[in-house]
Amino acid sequence: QWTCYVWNLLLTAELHPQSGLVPQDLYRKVFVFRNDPNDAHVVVKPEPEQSLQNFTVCLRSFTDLTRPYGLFSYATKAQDNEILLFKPKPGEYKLYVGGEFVTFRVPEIRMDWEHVCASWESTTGIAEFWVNGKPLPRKGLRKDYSISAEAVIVLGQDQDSFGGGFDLYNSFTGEMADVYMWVYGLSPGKMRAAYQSLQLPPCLLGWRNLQYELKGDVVVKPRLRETLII
Ligand SMILES: *[C@@H]1O[C@H](CO)[C@@H](O)[C@H](O)[C@H]1NC(C)=O
Ligand SMILES: [Ca+2]
Repeated sequence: QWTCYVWNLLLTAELHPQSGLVPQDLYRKVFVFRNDPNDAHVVVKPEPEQSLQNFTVCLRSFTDLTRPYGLFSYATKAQDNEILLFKPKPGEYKLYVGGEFVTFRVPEIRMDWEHVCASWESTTGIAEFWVNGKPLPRKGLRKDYSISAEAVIVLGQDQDSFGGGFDLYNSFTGEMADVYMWVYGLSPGKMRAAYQSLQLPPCLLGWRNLQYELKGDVVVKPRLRETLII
């Protein structure tokens, strides 16, 4: 069966045997960003790099921050906010595509792991935002835009230049897990599957086979709980 996990394994073995970063299976693990504020981040490598007309990004995070922070930052040389998942304050997310953004207001929940999936399609500009397996009202931006392939993807910071330009007071502190990216919009069923940590279709970035580099004060630790589903 073509799952995200198997797909990554095959790509890594067949297409990128010499790749510098060794893909890791982060099953039941998390990234812990320990300090506030900090310049810690994780650089992740997509397999393979390609320009995008559609995408879905999902991840889970756990924090007690109330100030703004960047979660997922995909920057190109021309546009630092090519794709950006940013939380300006509790109860709100901003999704940037090609330098523009839409705001999604999310229900205030008790402090716990929060799972989000953001998707966007160029043909309509429609952006979906799912929180803990449930969709918010859809919004739209950047119709007919195309996302460039040559990018640096950083977790835990907002890049303001290609691979850097971090505002330390927009850094993430806390725990992050289950980071995925697809080159298409996931179906509602797969959005829910991502929330539930079920089997997922072939992906560009996958938690079970992630090429990553830790930069600064961030560590990989086992999960404290079996399941991170609220
Ligand atoms: C992007 O998604 C749209 C709508 O689902 C689809 O028609 C189009 O073929 C997709 N483009 C690519 C390059 O996958
Ligand atoms: Ca930025």
